[in-house]
Amino acid sequence: MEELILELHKVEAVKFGNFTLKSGIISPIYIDLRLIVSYPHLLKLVSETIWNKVSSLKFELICGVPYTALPIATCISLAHSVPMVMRRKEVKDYGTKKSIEGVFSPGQTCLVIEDLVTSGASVLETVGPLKSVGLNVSDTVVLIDREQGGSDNLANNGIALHSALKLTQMVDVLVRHSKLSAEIADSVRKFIAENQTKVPVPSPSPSLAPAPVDGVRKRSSYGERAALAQNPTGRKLFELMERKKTNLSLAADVSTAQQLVCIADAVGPEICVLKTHVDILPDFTPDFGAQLRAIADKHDFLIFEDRKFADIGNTVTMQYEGGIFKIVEWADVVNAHVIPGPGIVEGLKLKGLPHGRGLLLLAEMSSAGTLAKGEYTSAAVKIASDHPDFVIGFISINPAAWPEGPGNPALIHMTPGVQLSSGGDTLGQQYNTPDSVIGERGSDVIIVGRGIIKAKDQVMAARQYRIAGWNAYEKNVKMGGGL
Ligand code: S5P
Repeated sequence: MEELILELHKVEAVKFGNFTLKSGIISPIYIDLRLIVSYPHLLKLVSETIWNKVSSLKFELICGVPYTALPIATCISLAHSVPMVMRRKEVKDYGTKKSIEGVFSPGQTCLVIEDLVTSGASVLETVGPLKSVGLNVSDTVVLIDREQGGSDNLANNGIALHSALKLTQMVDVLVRHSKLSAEIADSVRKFIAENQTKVPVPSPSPSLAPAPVDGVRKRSSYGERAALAQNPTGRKLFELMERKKTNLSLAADVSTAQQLVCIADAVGPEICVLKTHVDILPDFTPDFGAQLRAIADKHDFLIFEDRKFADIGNTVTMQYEGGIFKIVEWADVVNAHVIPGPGIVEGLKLKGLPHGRGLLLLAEMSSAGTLAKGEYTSAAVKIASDHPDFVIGFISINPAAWPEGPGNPALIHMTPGVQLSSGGDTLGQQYNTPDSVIGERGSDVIIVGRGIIKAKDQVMAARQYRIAGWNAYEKNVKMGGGL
């Protein structure tokens, strides 16, 4: 072990000084294990050291956390004949491209391999998608544990951490070999003590609970989840999806209010939610809301005005109930960005809750290069959990890949960027298929716009999407391949 530590120091995979981390925190130590690919003997040594830590555990597959641990996992796979699976990290993993590549079957056990653990969040980002395809994950092994809370965080999420080296142990060895002064060693120990991390524990959820029989988790039905929803509109949505057997939302982005009313009436029987952008309608009149409500009641669907509020609490209260649109009077659901912080939810809640309305938070977006990811998405999840009476769910793209997975089953995931074949438009929109969105990505509702609007026969197209979305859901619930 000493040899390995000295070697890592020699190639500057471990450096001391003042380093600004991604979080903005100044660290006296910097560890970069990406460069070990340039030293085959070291890559082999690291891989064997990791392997020795877990060779007595029982697992059938290994998966390296992309990217640094991929070559390490490959070395272990080759040296010990353990099959590997790979998790896709790219944002553009739409269409038929699966989030987990390789051959596996639900119920198999997979060991997650990582180079370094700080909070454990990156390990959990890989655990989520593995679990979402039905694999069992209970252990992870890393070369270095920075001792900043990763072990506890992972344990809280049901994952046992095995580490070959602890950061303080490395520091001790380097001091003993005069590679490091006692003073710097002290500053590293102080840094570790002062920079402990905590990642959220997923709320207990029936949809994440292990199935008693075959070990494969079973996805809860929309009907079961209706009983968990605290907001009346959230509950109504789950109930009507179950009743109507549809998880299709139409993004009715048409040119006039007149066309919108026509398509809502024609496609109404196929959908659970009609999504509008009322500010694109040149012929909007004050009675539009009442007209649309009548159609919604006739066909049993909800109206979702995709307003994407993004201002401070006080301003959004006025935007929600005022102006010419008076959205709160006719829309069951609206959505909001979380960029302003929780005040936006508090403001909208003030006006919406007395009407029994619900709010969706934009946790992710479908467009290429979106900034709504990682910590931003986690912040949306946190804000939602603080307002269970008003927030009914999220606009999400791949909740299965979130550290906490799709999380609280009382909340719904609605996903835009859906067409029958994957691809995109010229302005950054990215499409996934209904199968991928519902089956692999852990979402509940497909939002389809141009896939239906631009079709020659809109009703037929809507039916096709409805069947595709519902089949994907049923397959998931019955086979337990979901979340
Ligand atoms: O991230 C997002 C969020 C939304 S609500 N990406 C989106 O595309 N949307 C909306 O979904 C968008 O405003 C549009 O109304 C619909 C997608 O339309 P399509 O024609 O690309 O299917």
